[in-house]
Amino acid sequence: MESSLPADVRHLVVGAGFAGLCTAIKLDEDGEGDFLVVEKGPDVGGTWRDNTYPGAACDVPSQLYSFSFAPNPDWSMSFSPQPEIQAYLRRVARESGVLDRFAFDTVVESASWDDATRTWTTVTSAGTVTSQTLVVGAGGLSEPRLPDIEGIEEFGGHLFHSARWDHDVDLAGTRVAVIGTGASAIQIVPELQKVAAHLDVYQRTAPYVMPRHDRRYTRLERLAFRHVPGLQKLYRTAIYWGRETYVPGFTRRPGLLAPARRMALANLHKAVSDPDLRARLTPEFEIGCKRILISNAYYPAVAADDVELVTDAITRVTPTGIVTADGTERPVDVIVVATGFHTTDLPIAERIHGRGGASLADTWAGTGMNAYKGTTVHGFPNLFVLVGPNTGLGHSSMVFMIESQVAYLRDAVRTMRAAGWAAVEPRAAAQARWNDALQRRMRRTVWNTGGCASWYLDAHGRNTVLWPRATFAFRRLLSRFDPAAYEVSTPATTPE
Ligand code: N01
Repeated sequence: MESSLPADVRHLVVGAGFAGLCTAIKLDEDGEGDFLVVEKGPDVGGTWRDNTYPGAACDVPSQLYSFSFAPNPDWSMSFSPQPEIQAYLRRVARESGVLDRFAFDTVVESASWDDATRTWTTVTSAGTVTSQTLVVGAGGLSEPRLPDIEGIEEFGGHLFHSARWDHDVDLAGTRVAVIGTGASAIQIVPELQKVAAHLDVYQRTAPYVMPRHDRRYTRLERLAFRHVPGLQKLYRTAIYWGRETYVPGFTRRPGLLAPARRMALANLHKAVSDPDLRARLTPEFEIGCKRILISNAYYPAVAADDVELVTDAITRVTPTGIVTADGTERPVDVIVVATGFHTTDLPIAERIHGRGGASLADTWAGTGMNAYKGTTVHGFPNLFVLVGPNTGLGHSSMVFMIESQVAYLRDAVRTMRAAGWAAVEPRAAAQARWNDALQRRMRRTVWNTGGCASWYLDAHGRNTVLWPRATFAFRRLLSRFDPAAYEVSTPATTPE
């Protein structure tokens, strides 16, 4: 197959979501414009391109959920709906002038480090590219996890995952089942309740749902954001510190969570008057152990007459319905599986091979996902993993974490250029120290002790997803590239 890609670039970036886009823009700003971004989908946006389900919106305030270098005075709501975030990312991509180096519909099949040439060779569906650095911004919540339920393949109606919504299916007047009650499901359920003839919500674990303090920005506010210098930045800073000073602290002092729990239960009490239904919607783990959800519409929707909350375990799916442990079969036309994503077993990790040929997935198989500063990995020179191990957040904006990682990457590239290094690779000891300290801290958090099973924990019960400290600590720790933690190598010499 003839390649439509350049054969060699200095930096290859995988993914065109917030992370890949930020990397491209900042590398370009630094005069490092010799890069290529490969993206498996047809557009920028990542998770915001993929999650088009009815009701999709961000549960982090709009002012914070945007690039610091590209504020948007035109957000319509304090929590942005998905189409606005996607339009924002498209606009930022277009205006930044980097899109000429994006290859869409291009899937990474494998990427391998070659120690002899100190380069990465990446095989994609559109051709092979070599590069000095490989930046992976493939997303932590990008690969849908489908439930392993007997008979699910034989279902005769429509079935799709929340992140792969089938907009060709007309749901009006149908019987719909939603499996799952996480952040995606609680946004989907109120929208489906409006159109479906009947809705079954299959709940395995009741979540905590807090009120959603969302509102439309007034025209005056939007004008002020646009024209009053510094106002939007001030607003953003206030929101940032409001979250930062309280939330990271409570993960280690469950007593601090009591008011949040009372607020969530009051939200439930206000919306659901039936004591039996309320009991079944009451969570049985410590608040904060799983992601705290926000919605004003979820409980009223579940309490509606045309909705049934099913708490008996699903045993199998038939061609026409879903059977639960009590033997009941509920007929259904459409099944929406809102069952989350591969988070601790990222499929992209199987395709990246480091020094010696082992894949990232094999390297992590015994230890769980881990990296130095959540970004670089021993055995994988010049690899930068954005939204890498232990960089996720439950309380604030991932865009802040991404910008911190990109700052680190830029400083690494600058340092390598200045020193004439061909490769940098974190020392095993530095990576182990970083992760031991993280896991020690993790043991006392509500995520590990709160009595729940969440997508933050891997098969061994290790939280390899979340950052357990304040986000400003992460930013400070990644503000400068730190060569002392790295083995460095000079360019390979070409034999005469
Ligand atoms: O996925 P989830 P999600 N049988 O993994 C259930 C971000 N996000 O897509 O709790 C029956 O949280 C599972 O049950 P249990 C956000 O970070 C953000 O909802 O494991 N049920 C759970 O209820 C979020 O946390 C936004 O017992 C099964 C649900 O499916 C992350 O994405 C919006 C099952 C999965 O919940 C993921 O959220 C949406 C089975 N076999 C998402 N398997 C906003 O910003 C799983 N479940 C608003």
